[in-house]
Amino acid sequence: MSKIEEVKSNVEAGKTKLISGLVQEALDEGYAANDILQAMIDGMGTVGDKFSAGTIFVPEMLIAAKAMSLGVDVLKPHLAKETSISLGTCIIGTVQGDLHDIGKNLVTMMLESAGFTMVDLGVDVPAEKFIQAVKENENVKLVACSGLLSTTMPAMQATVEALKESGLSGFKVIVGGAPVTQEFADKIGADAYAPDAGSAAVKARELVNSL
Ligand code: B1M
Repeated sequence: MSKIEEVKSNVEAGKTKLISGLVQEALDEGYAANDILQAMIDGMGTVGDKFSAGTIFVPEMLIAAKAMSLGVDVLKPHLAKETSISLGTCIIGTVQGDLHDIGKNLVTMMLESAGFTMVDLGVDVPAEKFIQAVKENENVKLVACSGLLSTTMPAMQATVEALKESGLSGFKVIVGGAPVTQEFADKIGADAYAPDAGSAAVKARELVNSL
């Protein structure tokens, strides 16, 4: 088994004590950070499939998520390229009712390296908290909403609508997460949709430059 396959299977198995060392070994063997990240994302995909099939349960998903986060910590300096460009402040959070944060954390990392000052509100964030953060922080140019559950898509819609109806201006709204599509983003009035963290950074830069 190659080192990168080992990383994937150890994320799937939630081997929290081994994962940091394995990711470092994969880097040392010359694997690209993006490929190692993709292997871990694929591992989480398998975890989701097993959960859907009823062969694993929430505790196993949780421990796999912990392993992935530890792996991402090792990758972080290799993924995030520092930039001196300042694009303003971005408020980010996972919408109300939703506790998934790995994708949101990856988006945070990519936006930070693209030049945004990030204010991370965490998970299960109600619309009012997004609005409050726009009011309380300086130079807010972007609000980014993540959601992983189809059951929390209405909360994403409520958040975007509340932001648009708040009377606040000078910022754009980007949405994303596994069940979110361009069609849904258009329907709820978001300014942009991105399918992954890398394209979120590209879209975010375009959005802010168009302000
Ligand atoms: Co949950 N869960 N989970 N879970 N979980 C999913 C999402 C699910 C697809 C699993 C399945 O059934 N196959 C399913 C949702 C089904 C649906 O709604 N369609 C599900 C379910 C049902 C649940 C619970 C309801 C289970 C239960 O309790 N019965 C429960 C809900 C809790 C809640 O939120 N209220 C639950 C709980 C959990 C854990 C807490 C155990 C854990 C999360 C831990 C954590 O995040 N700290 C967990 C996990 C780990 C998963 C899976 C296995 C992995 C998610 C993940 O981290 N993927 C997931 C299955 C899957 O995704 N295949 C699943 C890796 C991550 C990098 O990808 O987050 O998609 P992702 O992010 C991507 C893109 O989506 C995008 O960029 C990232 C890649 O670059 N992206 C954005 C994300 N946000 C973005 C924002 C943007 C742009 C792009 O702009 C702002």
